[in-house]
Amino acid sequence: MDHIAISPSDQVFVLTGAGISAESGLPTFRDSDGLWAGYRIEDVCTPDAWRRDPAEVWRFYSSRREAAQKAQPNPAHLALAELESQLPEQFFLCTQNVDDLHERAGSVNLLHMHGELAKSRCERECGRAPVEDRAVYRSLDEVPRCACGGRLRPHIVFFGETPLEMDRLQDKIAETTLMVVVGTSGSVYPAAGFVHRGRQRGARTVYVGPEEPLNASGFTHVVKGKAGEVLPGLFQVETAAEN
Ligand code: BV8
Ligand code: ZN
Repeated sequence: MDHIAISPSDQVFVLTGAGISAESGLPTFRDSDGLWAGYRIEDVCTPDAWRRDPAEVWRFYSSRREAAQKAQPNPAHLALAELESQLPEQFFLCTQNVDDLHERAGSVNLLHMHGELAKSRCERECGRAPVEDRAVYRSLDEVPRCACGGRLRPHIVFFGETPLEMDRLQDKIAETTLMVVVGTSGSVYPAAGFVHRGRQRGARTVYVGPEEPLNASGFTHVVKGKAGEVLPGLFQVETAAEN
């Protein structure tokens, strides 16, 4: 397939993963040179890791903050921001990514279901909201404390923690007629299950990436290729007149 036609009655739900930021120079998780080649999930991305060695968790997320701040949005991010501007009422973007490249490309209606690198929050359930924080912490004693005395942690959803705004996501998926999934291996739930939910609702489901994801069976179409090369020309927005 060389184009995805979008009609005025379509509700578009886009889900992105680490692959969309690969051409911006940010490593993915499970590719051979990925993040999980250098770190173990158990050491940097679980509540137990935080309790056991918060300094190691901050080293991991501080280095990713630095890398994300140096990276630039690529044509894939820009293509999604452009599509949103053509479909202001019909477009929703959910990302598993914690970098801010979608925002910096111009995306507005966006949800970070696994948290954000550019924010920190209290390690305790004290009720205070996450704060903007782009600091690169070299050691634990540099990490500020919350007014309640708790230490600030990355505003990241660790494995075993509940992804953010799941109710809002379920509502968005329920009204979707076209789901486009970009650059995710389909190995982490509940995100990897969204395509099956969309398919059950009768939505068209399209995957974009260089290799088949683990949840490939859920897709009506698989468009093989790099997101930065495929997305810019992929969508064909039909106006009411054409329809
Ligand atoms: C939860 C933090 C309960 C931020 C992350 C056993 C079976 C099934 C599930 C489980 C299980 N045991 C435990 C679970 C649940 C667990 C899970 O799924 N584990 C997996 C590993 C088995 N999930 C959880 O714990 C989640 N919480 O379940 O709570 C619950 C459930 C429902 C409702 C309420 C409560 C929490 C998951 C969040 C964990 N945090 N990250 C960060 O550090 O970044 S997940 C981490 O992996 C990232 O956030 C990322 O989003 C996610 C997925 O990775 P991908 O984005 O897919 O990246 P990957 O490297 O895997 O793939 C890259 C892809 O890009 C590849 O396909 C490649 O081909 C492609 N690509 C490469 N180059 C390009 C490209 N594509 C396009 N263009 C290119 N140029
Ligand atoms: Zn607190």
